[in-house]
Amino acid sequence: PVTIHRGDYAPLPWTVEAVELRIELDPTATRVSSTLTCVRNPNVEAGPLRLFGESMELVELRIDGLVASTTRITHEHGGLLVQLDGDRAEVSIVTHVDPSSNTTLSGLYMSRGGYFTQCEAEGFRRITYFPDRPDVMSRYRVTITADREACPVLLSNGNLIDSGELDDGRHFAQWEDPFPKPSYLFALVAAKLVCLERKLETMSGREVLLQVWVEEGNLDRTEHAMDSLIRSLRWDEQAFGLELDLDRFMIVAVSDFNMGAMENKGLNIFNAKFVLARPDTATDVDYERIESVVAHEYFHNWTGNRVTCRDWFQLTLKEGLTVFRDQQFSADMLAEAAGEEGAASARAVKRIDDVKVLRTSQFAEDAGPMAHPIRPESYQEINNFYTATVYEKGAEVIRMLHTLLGHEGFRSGIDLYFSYHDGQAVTCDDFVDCMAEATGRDLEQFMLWYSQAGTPIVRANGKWLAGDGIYVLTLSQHLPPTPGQPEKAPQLIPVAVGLIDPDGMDMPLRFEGESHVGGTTRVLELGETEQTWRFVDLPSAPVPSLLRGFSAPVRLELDEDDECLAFRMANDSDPFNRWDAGQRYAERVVLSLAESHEHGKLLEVPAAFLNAVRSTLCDDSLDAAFRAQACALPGETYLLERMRPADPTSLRVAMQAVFAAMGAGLADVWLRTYHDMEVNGAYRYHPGDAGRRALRNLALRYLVAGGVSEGVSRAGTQFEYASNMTECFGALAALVMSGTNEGRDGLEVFYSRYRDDALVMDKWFALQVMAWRRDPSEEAPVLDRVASLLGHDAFSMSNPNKVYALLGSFFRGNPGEFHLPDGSGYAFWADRVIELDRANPQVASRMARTLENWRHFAPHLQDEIRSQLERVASTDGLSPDVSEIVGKALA
Ligand code: B3K
Ligand code: ZN
Repeated sequence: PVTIHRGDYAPLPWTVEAVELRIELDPTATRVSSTLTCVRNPNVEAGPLRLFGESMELVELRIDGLVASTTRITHEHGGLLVQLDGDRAEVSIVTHVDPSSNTTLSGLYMSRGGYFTQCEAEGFRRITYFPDRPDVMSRYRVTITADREACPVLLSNGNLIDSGELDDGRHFAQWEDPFPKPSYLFALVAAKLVCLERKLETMSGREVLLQVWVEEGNLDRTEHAMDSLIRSLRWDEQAFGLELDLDRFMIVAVSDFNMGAMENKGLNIFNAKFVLARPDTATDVDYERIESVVAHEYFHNWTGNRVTCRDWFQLTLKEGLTVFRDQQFSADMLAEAAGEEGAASARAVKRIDDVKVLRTSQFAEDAGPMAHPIRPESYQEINNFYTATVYEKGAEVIRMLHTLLGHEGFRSGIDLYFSYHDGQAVTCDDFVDCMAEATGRDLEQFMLWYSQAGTPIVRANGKWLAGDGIYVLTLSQHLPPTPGQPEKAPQLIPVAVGLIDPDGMDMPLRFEGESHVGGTTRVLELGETEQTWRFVDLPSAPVPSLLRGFSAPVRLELDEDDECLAFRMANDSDPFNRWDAGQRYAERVVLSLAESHEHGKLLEVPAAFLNAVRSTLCDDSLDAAFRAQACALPGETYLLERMRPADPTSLRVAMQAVFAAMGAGLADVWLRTYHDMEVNGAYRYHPGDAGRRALRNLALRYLVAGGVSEGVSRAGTQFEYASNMTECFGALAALVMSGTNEGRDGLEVFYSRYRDDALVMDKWFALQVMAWRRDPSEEAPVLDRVASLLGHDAFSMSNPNKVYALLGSFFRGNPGEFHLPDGSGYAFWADRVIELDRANPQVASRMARTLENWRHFAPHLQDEIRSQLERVASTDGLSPDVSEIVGKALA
């Protein structure tokens, strides 16, 4: 495998000013004719035009109209070098591609009879030969021809400038994109689709046309995506002064798609699951995800498209920033819906959701063989680097800038960024330089967040000097070694701190030497290996509340006893930390039970813990969404990473015990909560209602786990009479997760109701493979069910959503069943990875990653996993995608 290094970047000697594309679509022999206006780059040493190309047939290449002599063309691995003379040249290329057999879903491919493209990161080179790099920005004019019957709708980026009939039942459309763009933002759609459309006036008074394109039967599921798009448009105008720059903006839903969605200029292509929603088919969580993905892709129009990345190492420049923007947007939407009083809590609920993702996926990534800085130093396959680190940690890095510079400072930095770099392909340094210049702040040390991998550990120690009324807080930081980075320098870590008095109230904070009190939450800037702060004038010993709002992506270590955690669970004024205190408490309880199990001891859930949960659950001053988060146990996948060595079987036993104790021990309050939180009236997607439904579904989950018969019957009734998917699926999940007979029957009913609905079938697959066995000695392992579902009519290995639902959910979401002591789960895993890799390396690679942290497991499991990793690694013809993952895992 070839490794590409960040330091090797060099601009190309030739770039492309304009592209004229003619694409004659045909299932097996699509003809692509492209004419490139090539321009010599005056600042670069002379050299040939570099054209990347893969998996297609080169039919013809002309230079300034004449067929190029073979002496001018050098074929090299992955493309061509073409000798050009002078400063400008017109290069025309004809290629043939076969979309019907393109199972990679990268480049031009077919889905349900239609044609779609996916070009990020390097898919354009599978359509035509091109200098397929993000630093080559060109103007595109595109003519598409296709069979009118099969593909009545022909779309590409920008504006429609011409269309009409052709012979033989074909027709054409011509599109022109007024903005220069890198090839990864090119898109084409040709299919049988219908659309929902709206006209809107932008902030400067321009009329724009918004469209959501879907297959005919799905028009009644497009409204939410459209509303989300309109809200995104308005938010970017208000929050950042950024306006839609095109006359037309389109979203297209496609059933076969490798990831979530793609921000192609003016023509966003979406995985159907992030577009389609109707109350009876989509849950509250689906509605929320759709809103944020629509927003994310829309926001890329400025952060990503108008200003793009110079090279793929800079990916976080657009992704971290755009995730930060979509997170802020969602928080604002939730706060708006909650009204003034509930706004802070609503924002915290969003923050908690985001941090859960970060701590589960990104912290795990940082602790394994794929650990990399948000700006990686090298890669073998760029598609492997669309990671939680680049996206989620990248967003945390932007959030820290926002915290350090303040809202105004941050905003002036962004304004400067657009004023300097609009229309350019730039680097992360360019971005941070703008932040520094706009605010006058030195951000040199901050740049370490871009170059050092790993999750910093911040250790806190407090000392109370009773006689002086002083609290001395010492913070130290340590960044563990990661592959290729044995030693690290201290980073700049903003730590938001509050001190709580014995009555649970925040104390006013003043540092020694300060003349005034500066509020009740202060941001400490930890930049050294160890630093100390002295808080003065305190009337009594405080309880520290550190890293409020999760002000930095670090692991915080602090010695707190159970009482202290329960106290903060009940009193911390920072809702994030209130939740976090409960999670720390729960983690302690579950992991100590797992240890008890390993030592053959009896499992007892401490009454004090149950009481703490009871108080939270009964606290009516807390809104429902927050209570649902605060009373939920940490995810099993997260806890497994916290357990060393990781033993999924004993963790599962402990989880079962805690679930059961929380259900049975708190049955009265769960039943009351279930009753009190009922939502009446027709379904609407509203965060307030969603919070109540979430809390009710959580109640069912615990009650069923606790074997509370009234809970089981409530769940049965809710499943039967639910008027929306959130309630229907929540009840079914409660029954299935605990391995009840009612759950098994429910799955049958659910199947017969929704068998024709692909997206709902994904839920059906995912749920049953995540189920826990009630009695493992009596029941067949879930693995048997996963294996047999591979042959189910509704399943398909070539549809990524199906693979993620069935295999992804099992490998990642059901560790207690996947990691069977006899290793049979791993052999199954290896077979699937090898099978998938032959058709779709990107999907295979994602599945391969589910075992990368194998060295954290107990030794007997490690041996089994290693032999399967080795089996995959030695497979002939392995893709660079999977080979990079297993190679690094075994290194
Ligand atoms: N930029 C795309 C991701 C492309 C992934 C390519 N393997 C979606 C997004 O982040 O918005
Ligand atoms: Zn993105």
